[in-house]
Amino acid sequence: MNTPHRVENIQTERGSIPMYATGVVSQPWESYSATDHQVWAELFRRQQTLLADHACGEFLDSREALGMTPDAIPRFDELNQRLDATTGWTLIGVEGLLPEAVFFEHLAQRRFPVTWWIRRPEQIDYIAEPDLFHDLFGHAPLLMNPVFADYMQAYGRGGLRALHEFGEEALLNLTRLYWYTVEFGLIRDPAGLRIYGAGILSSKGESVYALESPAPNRIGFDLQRVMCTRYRIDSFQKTYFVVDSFDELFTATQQNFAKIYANVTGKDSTPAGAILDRDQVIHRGNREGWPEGVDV
Ligand code: HBI
Ligand code: FE
Repeated sequence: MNTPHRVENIQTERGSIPMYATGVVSQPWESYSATDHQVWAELFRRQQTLLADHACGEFLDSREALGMTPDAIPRFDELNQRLDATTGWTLIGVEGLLPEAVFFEHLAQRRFPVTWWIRRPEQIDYIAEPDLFHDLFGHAPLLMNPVFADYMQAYGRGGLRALHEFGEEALLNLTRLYWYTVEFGLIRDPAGLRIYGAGILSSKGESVYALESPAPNRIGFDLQRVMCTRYRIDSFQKTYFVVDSFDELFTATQQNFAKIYANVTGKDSTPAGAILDRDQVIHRGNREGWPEGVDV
């Protein structure tokens, strides 16, 4: 199978991030090997079992409606028929992580970039960057949920506005918002805390850790707090933020971000594992297993 076109690695406060060519590519479905389909099947079956009582109901219903199965890597154009008919979203193939500005532009147009290649068998338990399984299994289903679909587009539009009106620092604040909601968000469900973040949904280890480990903090979602909180891309989260509903997320994007940027720009950012006085603490983590003294 041809390999992705890695462009370069960018060193950031979050860790070393690979960046790829930004063009849209058609899904090379015929070139997937039997091993690729087996990796998809194993990851899908494992997460399907684990998430039955770990994922939020909206994700389970949406994944059902999207109609993906473990039998083979789904075809983007088949999923797009259902997605487009339901919320107007379209999956597009890309080489991998995109620069923020390119990513925001796609979201603002209801296009979700999906990495066309899937991880190798030896990476089945962990891969530091988004591959096809992360994007398709983790992100695509909730684009079938009308409120979440609106949130994702509002986020993309907000990102473009931030870029043009407020510059790089505002971008960092917005990237944290995406990280602590779309990637690693938890939601209150009548049965208890449940997962909606794609970074957790596509990870066996973090699906368990996020809900069951005593180590991390679990704190009520607060937009400004999240936009100021740092994170690393190469370890489980030290803090998870919990929303009551996707409406809460969408409403948060309808605020006047100019005021928020004015409040946060130039202020010290908050370490990933910190708890602040005004936090609505749901669980105070015991920091078990965290490297000593390192507070990102
Ligand atoms: N690129 N392909 C891809 N997928 C993502 O999820 C993604 C990205 N680039 C940037 C990014 N996410 C985050 O930094 C967002 O907060 C912008
Ligand atoms: Fe992602």
